[in-house]
Amino acid sequence: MQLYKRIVTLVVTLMLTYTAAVKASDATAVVEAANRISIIIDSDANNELDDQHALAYAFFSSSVFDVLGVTVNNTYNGDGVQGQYDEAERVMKLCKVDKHIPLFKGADRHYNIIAPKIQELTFDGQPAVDFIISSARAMKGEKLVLIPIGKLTNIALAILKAPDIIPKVRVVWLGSNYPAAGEYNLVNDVTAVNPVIESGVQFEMVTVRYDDPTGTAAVIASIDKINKVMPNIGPSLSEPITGRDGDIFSSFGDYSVALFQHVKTDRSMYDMVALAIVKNKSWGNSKVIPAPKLIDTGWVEQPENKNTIVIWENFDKKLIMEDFYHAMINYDIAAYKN
Ligand SMILES: [Ca+2]
Repeated sequence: MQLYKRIVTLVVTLMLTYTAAVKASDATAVVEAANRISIIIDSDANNELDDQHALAYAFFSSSVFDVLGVTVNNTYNGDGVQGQYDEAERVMKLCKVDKHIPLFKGADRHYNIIAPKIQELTFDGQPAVDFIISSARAMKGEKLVLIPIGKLTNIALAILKAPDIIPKVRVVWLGSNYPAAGEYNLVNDVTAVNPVIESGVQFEMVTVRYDDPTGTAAVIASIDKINKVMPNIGPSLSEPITGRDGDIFSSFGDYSVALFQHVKTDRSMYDMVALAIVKNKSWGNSKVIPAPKLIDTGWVEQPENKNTIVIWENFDKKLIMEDFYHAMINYDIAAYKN
């Protein structure tokens, strides 16, 4: 009997210890997941100069963002999907994350052209689309944040091919002038917009609104500040790379200076703002609205629609730009070195 009691006590003790250990490791996992936000950036990197700064901002904020991968899409001004890919790769090399974060080619053409081929083994945009799907399916608990900062084609194709990812992702799109018509990312593939909205996925539009203080257009980097802050910023490359305009660079900061010298003016940082409000939601105002429908390039309201989307506007340009430069100066890529 004594022996029986001892065995029971031992078994109970072991069970309690095991339960406590499991709980502790679960708790740690939750804390870690809450600390870093899993994202995929879907970029037309070679279009302008805001994509490059958005990518660097995400890479250099590695204690906040876990960039699972970068996918590219082709918009009008980017020298084809290969041009978009090459520019994203340059920025990844300059930020020294190219060996740690994968890069995938996405859609060249429009959603409505590609959609009929979505179940084929290969199709236009397939590497990016399949990466988005597999990453979303692998998420446990928290949603994967997809941050398209070009046209919506890759996201729409991923949802079409694998509707099971809808509850597993949050889509934060730098796009539209909502409620006004048009905008570069929107007009680059109008056929991709309604399928994303109508899927019921968590969908948020970070508005552009050119020449309007309420849109991301108002979040501007001055060329003077770039010239002052950015030289030599970021890790230094032992093997310099050639930038898109032909010059040689060994840091992202020097590349940033050159990109601005090329345009010779202050620039809106549109794409970077989409990352910023995911990092800190208090840097913009958000409101939930019944999902509108895109007709041609303009919005038709559907006040009775139970499906809703989120609109972001009125950005805190001062705090966002301060955080951008802070992230550049204190570039943190430590999490990618494991
Ligand atoms: Ca872009």
